[in-house]
Amino acid sequence: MSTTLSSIIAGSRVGPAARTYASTDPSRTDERVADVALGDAGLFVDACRAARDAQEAWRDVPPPIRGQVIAGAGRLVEANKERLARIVTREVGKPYAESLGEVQEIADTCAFFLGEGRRLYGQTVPSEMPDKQLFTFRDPVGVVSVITAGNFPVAVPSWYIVPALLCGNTVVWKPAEYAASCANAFFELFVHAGVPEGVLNLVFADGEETFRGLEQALGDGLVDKVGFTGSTEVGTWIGELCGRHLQTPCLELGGKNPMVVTEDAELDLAVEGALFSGFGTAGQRCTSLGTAIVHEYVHDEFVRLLDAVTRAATVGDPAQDVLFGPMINERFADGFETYLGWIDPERHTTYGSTAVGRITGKEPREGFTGDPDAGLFYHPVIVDGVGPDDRLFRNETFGPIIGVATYRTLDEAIALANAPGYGLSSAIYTTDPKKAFAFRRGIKAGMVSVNNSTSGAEAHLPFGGNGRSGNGSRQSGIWVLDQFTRWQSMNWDYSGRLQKAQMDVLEI
Ligand code: UN1
Repeated sequence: MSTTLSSIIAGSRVGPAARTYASTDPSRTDERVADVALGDAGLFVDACRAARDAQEAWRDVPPPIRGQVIAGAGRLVEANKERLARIVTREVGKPYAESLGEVQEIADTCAFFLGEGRRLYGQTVPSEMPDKQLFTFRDPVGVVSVITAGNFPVAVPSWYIVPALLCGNTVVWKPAEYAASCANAFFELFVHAGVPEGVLNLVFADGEETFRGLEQALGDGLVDKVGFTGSTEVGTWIGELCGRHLQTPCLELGGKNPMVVTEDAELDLAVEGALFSGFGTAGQRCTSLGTAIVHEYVHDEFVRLLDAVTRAATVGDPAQDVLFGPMINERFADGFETYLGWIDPERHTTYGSTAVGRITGKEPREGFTGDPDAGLFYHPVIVDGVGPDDRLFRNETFGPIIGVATYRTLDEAIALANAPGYGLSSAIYTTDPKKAFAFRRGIKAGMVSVNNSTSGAEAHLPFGGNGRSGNGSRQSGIWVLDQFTRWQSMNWDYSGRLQKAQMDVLEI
């Protein structure tokens, strides 16, 4: 039995829509999780208008009180952790342990921003003139439009929604329609925590209608900031659109995240890191490992060990204890098929599984726990021999696939790591601090791990990328406050005379 979910604008569910989308369980695609009533561009604009109407009153709620509402949401999320995690696992196929971690990330984000409610500091700044005082204040930007993907259906939205609300903005959230139940459950918890009507609005719509709606809302001056997590292609379009309205969106896009393994690395640790960052979440994180760039002295041993642990890895029913479950939905599975088609037997050697591609009844996997006929399960694959003139090396390949390349000097490794032009996450496995710091300086990624996974960001460090991964905007921690507030400066002259800046300089 599935329910029909519809958009919620200014506290009211929107009536029946012309189109519905069936959100299914990727482990059993014949099972419907929800029917989703999809709105059109006009509905998106209506939601922005409702958010605009609600903004002034929300702005006037003192930040510490807004923080209390966020704290309440965090408590409700904790109290509903297992329930929410089960919805995530069912709707997008994320292993239950990872889903619990994802829900925890919302609670961590709320805990962090509860405190920011009492710390939304401005500054007092000295003036160059006597009897004059300068100040700075943070003001909300206004209406924030948040558009998110379904691979992190609740944690990543919280990275936008929580600080945006805390800063006094109102929000229109357009989640991925294939993660609609996750979004609906998240939304309801925030409403129960006391987020007022119209302050947070939920819109279900397909990409095309959303972008038409966004274009119109920006044109009508109803949106002041866009936060987007998704593909580089769509992010580029959003960047162009916002640029026309002199806005800088917060863009969190794809990644081709490298992991350099030096000749002195602890190989077992590096292999464990590669396994988790390459195949965790079936490789469907923007921070998933793309290419392991391995020193030629240790290359063969690294591949041998990675092959062994990959063969032994558990794949299947995400409700059980598995390394990874299915692809999120048919669209992701189709995309992955395309990337698998880029494997070239003439130049690449594959490892990790007895077969490449979909796990079927005919070619099951040792220890596989899912239903091979009804679920979108894939064999993990390691592709050795990738290089810069290779599509597999240059592009994000969302799915359980790890490329392996070799290098001789660290400079060469850094050049290879930067070559695809993304710049989200990166890692180096080394026991030599000098190499670690040289890598940090040379890599163009927004995030660097030393002896740890490329994925698994913590909720209070700046998260974001450069190049094809984003426009340099950062989420999480105090840094995100600059996305959702604008600085206003004030100067106050109490000298009783006109003091002219730069012209009336005090002689000493
Ligand atoms: C994403 O895949 O969009 O670093 C974000 C991580 C997560 C966030 C990934 N916490 O793995």
